[in-house]
Amino acid sequence: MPVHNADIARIFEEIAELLELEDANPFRVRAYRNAARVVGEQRFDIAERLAQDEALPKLPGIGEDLSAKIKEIAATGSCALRERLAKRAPAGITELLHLPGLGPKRVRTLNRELEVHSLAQLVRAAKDGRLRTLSGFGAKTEKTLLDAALAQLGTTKRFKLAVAGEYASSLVAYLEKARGVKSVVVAGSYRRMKETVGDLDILVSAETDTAAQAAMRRFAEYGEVKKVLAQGETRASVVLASGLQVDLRVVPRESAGAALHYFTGSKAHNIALRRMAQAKKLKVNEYGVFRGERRIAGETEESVYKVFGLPWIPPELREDQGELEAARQGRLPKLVTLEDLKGDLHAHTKATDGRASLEDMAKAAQARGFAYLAITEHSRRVTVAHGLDPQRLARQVAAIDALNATLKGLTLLKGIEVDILEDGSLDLPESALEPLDLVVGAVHSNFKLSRARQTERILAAMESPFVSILAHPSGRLIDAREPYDVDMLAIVRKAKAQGIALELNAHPERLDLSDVHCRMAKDEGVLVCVSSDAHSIDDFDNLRYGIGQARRGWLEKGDVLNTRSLGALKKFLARGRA
Ligand code: DGT
Ligand code: CA
Ligand code: CA
Repeated sequence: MPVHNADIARIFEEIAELLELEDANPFRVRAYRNAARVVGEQRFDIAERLAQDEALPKLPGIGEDLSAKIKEIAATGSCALRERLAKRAPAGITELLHLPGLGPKRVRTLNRELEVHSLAQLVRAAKDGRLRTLSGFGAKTEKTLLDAALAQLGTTKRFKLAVAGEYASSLVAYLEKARGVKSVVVAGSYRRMKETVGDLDILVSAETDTAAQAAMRRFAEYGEVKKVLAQGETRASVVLASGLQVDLRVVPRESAGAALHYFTGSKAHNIALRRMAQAKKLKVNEYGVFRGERRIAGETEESVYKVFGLPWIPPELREDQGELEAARQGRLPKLVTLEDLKGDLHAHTKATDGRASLEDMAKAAQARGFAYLAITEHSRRVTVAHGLDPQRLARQVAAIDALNATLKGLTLLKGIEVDILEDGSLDLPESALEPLDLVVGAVHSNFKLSRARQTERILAAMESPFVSILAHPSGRLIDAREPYDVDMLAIVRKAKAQGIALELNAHPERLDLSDVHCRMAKDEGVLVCVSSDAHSIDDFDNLRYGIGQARRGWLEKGDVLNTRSLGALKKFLARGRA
């Protein structure tokens, strides 16, 4: 069975958690966590390369022992250490670890003090009011954990878009190899670029019925299939080893567009379109648009919309949030594309927690055709990232000036991702910020403040005439950390008043601004910048997820700061600082 980088990363992450649970040496824990991240970031398929007996390139922080484990997992799909640790840990513990708000330390307390070893036991303890008796928990935490546990129990696991993408692309490549297959498309929330997907919906069209049947058989025989849930002539559902469910349908050519439209969804969009059809005495389903028995459209998606006098609507907009109305009035946004981006305004180097040198980051940005790249390291408060103090920042500024003198086509901008402290002040004095081209303000601590205090804190930071961009405005990590409680409309309006742009952080675990808040920013006339937050040269690839989210937020080229030329960007950055 093919082992993906994401599988190796997941096992390392589990090992780190299980070790932490046992109170193991923190350096050892960190080594596995780092390995998980490094492996997850590699763009080549590690297992495939090992299978071809090729040597792996040197990976940062991966020594002999971890290399051996990578090989073990690549070859066997599992790791003896993980199995050993898992056997020692009580069952149910991993589901506790994955609950937002619970880390190994708290899980240990729950085990020890309350004999809570599973989500179900946690729910019971919270309902009995026993959690609040533990030191460091309290009534508010009890409530938060109860809600999170109930939500977790009631829902199936969703996959981050980037992770689902990794599984989707190898499956699609595999299916495309079946004889007589004409096209393989992933529809559903994946095509709509939702930040997480529940399952993959794959549509296959084939030359003939025989070819279609062969494709169905090939699907069920895919090496990663753990369980076949259903299998018929034209549709099948399976669960992959990763736990991801995949629905596959074979569609006849004359219905290809109707099927693509139907299975792209969203369900709400489909229902809204069906209502329009009913008003016209038409029927629309996955086979086409029908007047009585007669099919009047369905070969392409365009043909489906055309029946209703509508232009084709991009999948990212299909959420029944006014897109049908906008299409009818000829007011659909012309959505921003990856190619529109002229540069990136958030990146790190080795000077803090990045993994590439300044020179290498510049080279990579040049290779992507960027006109500019802002280097925005962490400030001193973020000690785990070895944040910059004024002296080190000044040294980096000098290094950037020197490098800029030699660069062609690309301008490096001198920036900082300055920490917003608990009282809303900035982590560096104005004298340190003054020489910079741009200041990105960011919250990295005190996530639990009340809504009023958190909002006040961020608004206070936005008062600084130096701040040009507010990074990852809600601080959420998908599946891992809830957004902090803030009044986003107040922040958007402050951004408008101060001429500040809001960042849409393109990292697939952040994607923050959310789609809803992107649209709020647009409605209020606030610019969004789609930033990679790159910590390595490959991280620029993440921009496509940011663009997906921006498109879901109805953003056009003109709404996005880093589609502007360097000259226009500089004008924006100069505002408020004169
Ligand atoms: P997910 O998988 O939870 O991330 O979200 P989707 O949107 O991929 O939903 P899924 O996989 O349940 O169904 C795929 C598409 O099929 C969905 O976007 C629209 C269509 N669909 C599913 N159920 C219904 C339904 O009851 N009515 C209509 N009109 N369409 C449906
Ligand atoms: Ca789906
Ligand atoms: Ca589905």
